[in-house]
This record gives sequence, structure tokens and C-alpha cells, in this order.
Amino acid sequence: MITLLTWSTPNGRKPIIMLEELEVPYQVVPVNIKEGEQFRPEFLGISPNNKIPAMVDDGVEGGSLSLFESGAILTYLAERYGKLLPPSGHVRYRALQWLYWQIGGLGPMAGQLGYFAKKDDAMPKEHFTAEVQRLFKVLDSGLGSNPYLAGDEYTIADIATYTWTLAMVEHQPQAVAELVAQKPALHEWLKRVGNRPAVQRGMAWKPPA
Ligand SMILES: N[C@@H](CCC(=O)N[C@@H](CS)C(=O)NCC(=O)O)C(=O)O
Repeated sequence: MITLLTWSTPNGRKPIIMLEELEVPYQVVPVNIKEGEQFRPEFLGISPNNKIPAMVDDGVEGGSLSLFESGAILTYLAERYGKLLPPSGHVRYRALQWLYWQIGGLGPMAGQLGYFAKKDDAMPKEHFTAEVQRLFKVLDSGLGSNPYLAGDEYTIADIATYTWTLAMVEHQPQAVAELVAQKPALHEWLKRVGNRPAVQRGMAWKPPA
């Protein structure tokens, strides 16, 4: 059985969407990062960086496998079930390219914008707004006339990038709404990915009250 230790954030939703796409059994252990549960020793034993998501798969030959970092978890699940990341070829490497771009670029910059948007200091707010806008333009031009980031195929790169792009559209509209309206490739991609039933189930997941 696969156990996800996660919360309802852009990074936390990625493996939920993935497991919904794969239609395999899994359970979720909520880790309330607002209450500091990411610092509990039992969670740190799995995710020493004190961040969600993390995953434990106890159905693996050679003993149970625990992982942290959403990109590693998505890659593992894609390869374990043979879906959403081809084993070789152009689509695989384009998907990995965009996955790393999201993990190293869009996610951290969007996270910083979310943090500084609530503060009084204008300088970091402007800096991270400009950076997120730049990354949105990169995303739009990267899509070009393709339906998905790696080309014709929907992959783990779309899952990873979607949760953060939507978070910006919903929570930082002052920074990105106008831009998205002017970028048909980006706008259509958001709709295309957001219409997938598995994505809708993953986005609707809520921790128990
Ligand atoms: N690069 C990591 C980032 C994970 C991350 O930033 N998680 C945030 C929630 S979205 C978190 O757990 N924050 C709690 C903390 O920093 O204490 C990944 O992709 O998994």
C-alpha cells in the first residue's frame, strides 16, 4: 500500500493527483504544516527537510521505500506503474526538463510571492511578482502550439506545474490574471489540465476537519 504524507498545498496535491490518475489504492496521512506537524520526529524520519509531500510504499521488493520531494515521488510513481513518463525518448526528457523547471523555478518563486504578498515591504513583492510573471511567459512560450508541456502527451510535468500555476491564478490574481488572459496557450493548457477528472479529484482533496 502507498501512504502519502501530505497537506492541501500546491506541492502536497501533486502526488494525490498522480495517484488519482493511476487509479491505484493509497492512503493519506495528513500532516498539518500550519500546526507544525512537519517537525514531528516520526515525519522527519521520512522527510528530514520537514516539508510535505512524502510517501511510503511498503509493497516494494527489497523492503519499504520512503521518499520526500514531490518530483522524486512523481517520477517514482510514474515508473512503478508505467504511466505519465515514458521510459525513454524525447517526451521523457522534455517532461523531466519541465518537472525540474517547476521544482527549481516556478515553485520557489511562487512560494516567495505568496509569502511576501502579505507583507508591507514593496521591494520583495515587486521582485517576486516580476519573476513569477517571467516564468509564466516561459511556460506560455514553452507550450507553444503543444497541448502539454512535453508535447502531445500529458505527463508528470503537467501535474507538477498545474498546481502552482493555478495557485497563482487563484491567490495572486493581481500578479498574473492579466497575463494569463493575454496568453492563449497558457490559458488553454490550464483549462485542459484542470478538466481532467483526476486533477479535479486531487484539487478537491481536503484534510479531515
Ligand atoms: N521542493 C519540495 C518543496 C516542498 C515544500 O515546499 N513543501 C511545503 C508546502 S507546499 C512545506 O512542507 N512547508 C513546510 C515547512 O517549510 O515547514 C517539493 O517539491 O516537494
